[in-house]
Amino acid sequence: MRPGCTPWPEEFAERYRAAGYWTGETLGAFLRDRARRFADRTAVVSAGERWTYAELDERADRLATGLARRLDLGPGDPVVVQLPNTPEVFEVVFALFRIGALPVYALPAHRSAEVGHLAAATGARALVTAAGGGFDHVGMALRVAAAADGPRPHVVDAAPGAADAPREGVRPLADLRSDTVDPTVFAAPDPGDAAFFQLSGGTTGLPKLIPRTHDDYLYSVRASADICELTPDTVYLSALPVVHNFPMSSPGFLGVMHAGGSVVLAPDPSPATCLGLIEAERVTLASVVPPVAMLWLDAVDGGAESGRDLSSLHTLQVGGARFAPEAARRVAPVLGCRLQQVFGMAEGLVNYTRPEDDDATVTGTQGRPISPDDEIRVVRPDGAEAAPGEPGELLTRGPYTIRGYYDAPAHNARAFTEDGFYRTGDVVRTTPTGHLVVEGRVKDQINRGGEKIAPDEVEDHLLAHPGVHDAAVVAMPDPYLGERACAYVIPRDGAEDLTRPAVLRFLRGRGLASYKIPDRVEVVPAFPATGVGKVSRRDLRAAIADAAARPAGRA
Ligand code: OOB
Repeated sequence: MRPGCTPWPEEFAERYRAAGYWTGETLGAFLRDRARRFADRTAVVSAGERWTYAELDERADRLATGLARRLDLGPGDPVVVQLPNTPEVFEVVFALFRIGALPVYALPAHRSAEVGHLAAATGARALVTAAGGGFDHVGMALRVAAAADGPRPHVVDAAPGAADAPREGVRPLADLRSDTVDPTVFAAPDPGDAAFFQLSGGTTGLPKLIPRTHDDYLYSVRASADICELTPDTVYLSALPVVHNFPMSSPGFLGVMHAGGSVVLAPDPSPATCLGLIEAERVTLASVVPPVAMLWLDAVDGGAESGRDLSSLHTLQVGGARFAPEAARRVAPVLGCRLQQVFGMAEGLVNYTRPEDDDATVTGTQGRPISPDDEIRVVRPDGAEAAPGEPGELLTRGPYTIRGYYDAPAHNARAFTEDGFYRTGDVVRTTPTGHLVVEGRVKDQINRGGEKIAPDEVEDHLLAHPGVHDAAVVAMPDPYLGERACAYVIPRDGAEDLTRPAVLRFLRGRGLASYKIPDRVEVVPAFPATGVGKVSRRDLRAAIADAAARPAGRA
């Protein structure tokens, strides 16, 4: 395995192979096989474009050839991929898989702080992004590349018009598509090795990198496709950025491709865009985060989209954050489809409610694990096993849950138990049927409608402001997003100009993803303290929950 990755102990690896979970298939071979079986079926639909499986496969081959020949990319090379929901995202990632290079997935919302970290932490050899969308991702990639310690990574612009207006130091993707295919550039990576990196939501400091292997990931993909009963007739709408774990593999576009179905990419999650696509493309399955589900429900339930024909939609998947049971109960009557709750994490474990579950289970639980070999422990704060039905922290290990973050031994020692269980930081209880109900969390993280914020990452940026003496970022309840972030700051003596707008401007200037910019800033003279003199986050949370209940403007 790549240095910095933590392998599964051999006895587990053997067991997972013997059980048929780890089959030795690689992501590059995966598409080749689907292209043979489903050649003329539609693989991808996006912004008026339609690619069959054979076309996607050929595009991946041609781009793989160009990436290898013209950029000298090859086995083991990390490449940051920050692309919106356009078909090029598939062309790029499958081309990378073919040459054995490793996509490092960045969300479109990530800014230089995150992308720079991803590039530096992996030693990325290229950054693939796309112009357009209201933010200069290409300019940001150029700045990140210029700041790289080692050899300067290539910057590739995948936007369709990139070749028409060439930019200094940028390779348009179109220039990298070779006319001919050179099979000698194709690699045969070890299926037990890392195939790509995902970013963790993070609880402390900089976001951690999650290495997923071909074996482990494709197992979760195949099993998810089975659980979700996907077929070649499945038409899947991804309303979220497809490089997130949920729309990638739960069952996501990979699950749909496993089954030979079609993937429809929504450019944005709005009801007008997505419900229009569901109607026009006869979408059968869609996945969203809770705030988006609520928007769709309101738009259909007497709102602007009430006239849509959504009769093709069979299942709406909701996950990423807590979906209130009241909202969950509206899905079937309002949208006329089944609800499936998905409780997953980029580190591995994914839980689904099942098609055969009764309504109370579907609306009231977050599902049960994919695999019979997903080991679940629910523990009390002292580490003792909780009684059945008693809430506790969820620990897990299994055939597709990582054994360690990339190159993070100190953090791994805390995030995993000695015997390899991942400490999820989620508080759950189990039902007699083995379903999990998410009750809360013990990890210091803010879940802003599915987008995760590590408070101390933002605090570190705040503390870099010369006028900030101390900072604490806490969650405040929000009826729409579930939670938003509030930053409490104590100004340094004499820093009278430490105003809310100044703090927000400063954070934006630090290149932080927009969802991490606090929704509210409170400038205070001191923090409440706990008995031992630590900052009492609980008191801060209570204070802001109280204040949020009263009308107040965003800073
Ligand atoms: C998904 O992945 P991540 O890595 O962005 O976030 C994982 C965390 C979980 O540990 C949990 O705290 C929270 O997000 N979460 C949920 C949830 N689904 C995720 N909390 C309550 N209810 C749910 N249904 O978010 C993710 C990955 C794959 C599939 C689905 C979601």
